[in-house]
Amino acid sequence: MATQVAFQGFHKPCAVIPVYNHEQALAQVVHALRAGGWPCVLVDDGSDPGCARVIEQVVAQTASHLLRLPSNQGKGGAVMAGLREAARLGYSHALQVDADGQHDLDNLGDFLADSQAHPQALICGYPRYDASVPKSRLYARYLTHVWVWINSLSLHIRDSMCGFRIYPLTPTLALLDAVTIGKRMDFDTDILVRLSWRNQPMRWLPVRVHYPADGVSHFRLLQDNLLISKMHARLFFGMLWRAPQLLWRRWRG
Ligand SMILES: Nc1nc2c(ncn2[C@@H]2O[C@H](COP(=O)(O)OP(=O)(O)O)[C@@H](O)[C@H]2O)c(=O)[nH]1
Ligand SMILES: [Mg+2]
Repeated sequence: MATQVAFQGFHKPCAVIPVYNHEQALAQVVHALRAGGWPCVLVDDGSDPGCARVIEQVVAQTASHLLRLPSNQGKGGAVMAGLREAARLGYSHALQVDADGQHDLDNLGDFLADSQAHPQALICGYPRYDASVPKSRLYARYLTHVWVWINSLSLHIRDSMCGFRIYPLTPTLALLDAVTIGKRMDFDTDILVRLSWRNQPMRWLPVRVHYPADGVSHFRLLQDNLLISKMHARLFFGMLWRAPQLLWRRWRG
């Protein structure tokens, strides 16, 4: 992590970490972020008491901020609550990063530098997997890529499922205030397609992803893939009535 967080005028970033029963790698993730200068907002998404205790310890050790949700909301619900909390605390940008250590933080400095250079842009990670990725997740991803190309009427979204991004909070919260976004594993794709409909600038950087870093993924193969399919269907109809506007925008360049 070469580039250290520095509060530069308009650019004041923090990290938002949704946590649901992911205590094993949490300390390592938060310490690494703090070493890079990132203030951290941990969102406890209704974790069990054992994990809740670990979260409290990590928060105390790292002088982080804790947002505790009264009951489990789902990954998207937790991230959205964290983004709102980050804005309330006065941050302008928020890095979304998993608690389980899946995302390699080695080139986080590149993400930060890009966000500082392009503060209006959403800086999105696209995954570079190692051999540990389950094949079922990989195939489901290809299906999602195709749906996203159709629903955004473009090929510019390189990967919609990678939950490693730096959000500019003003346009992001404007979207969250205007529409309902999927609160579970449908969140990462849903928000990206809807931001693309709003012509949100996006930039893409690779991030190495390891599956699963602490042996725990709460992705529910059947229910979450069903939720994701329903989201694609909803987005499809949303795209249909926006199609003239989206195509007109493209045509004008
Ligand atoms: N699956 C899941 N993850 C949640 C939830 N709430 C917060 N999270 C966090 O969201 C991130 C991604 O979850 P994970 O189970 O690792 O999903 P995967 O990386 O797609 O396999 C982790 O930081 C979780 O701790 C929830 O209700 N379900
Ligand atoms: Mg994970």
